[in-house]
This record gives sequence, C-alpha cells and structure tokens, in this order.
Amino acid sequence: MVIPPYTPNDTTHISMKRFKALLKEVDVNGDGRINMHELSEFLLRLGLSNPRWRALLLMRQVDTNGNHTIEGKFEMKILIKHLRELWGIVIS
Ligand SMILES: [Ca+2]
Repeated sequence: MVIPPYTPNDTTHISMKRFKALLKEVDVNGDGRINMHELSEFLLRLGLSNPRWRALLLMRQVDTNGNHTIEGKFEMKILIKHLRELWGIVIS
C-alpha cells in the first residue's frame, strides 16, 4: 500500500492540549503507553487514511527502546517530530 507523500498544503494543526487528550482517549487500558492498536486508533481520530499501515510505520521509527509501545517524554518527542515530518501534523 502506498501512502501519498505529504505536501506542505496538507498541514494540519492541533493543539498540545488536544494531542494529549486524544492520546488519553485511545489509551484504553490506561497504562499511559500507546501500543499498536491504540496508535492506529489515534491516527484514525486524526482523520488519516490507512491508520493501521501508518501505525506500523510510525511504531518502527518511534519505539526507540523496542518495547512495542510509545511511552515517556523521549518517545513522545519523536512521535511529534515524525507526525510533522511524515504527514504534516503540527502539534503546538
Ligand atoms: Ca517504547
């Protein structure tokens, strides 16, 4: 499956408050970590197509300690960076 590369026209802005609220919403087991399933749900709620495919791609790049979840300040920072660079989602 090919996802079209993002062009600057596609930029979506969401607030840090909204970003954190969304993460909390999708963290169904409430452990403060985002797993593949939760990440896919998160991307779906951001309105992105093919959320499962994107979640797979994103997890591979963001999960630096390889525990299959996104957690902690460091990985969150990378998540924010990649959302912007890959798909033009700017969190501010
Ligand atoms: Ca991790």
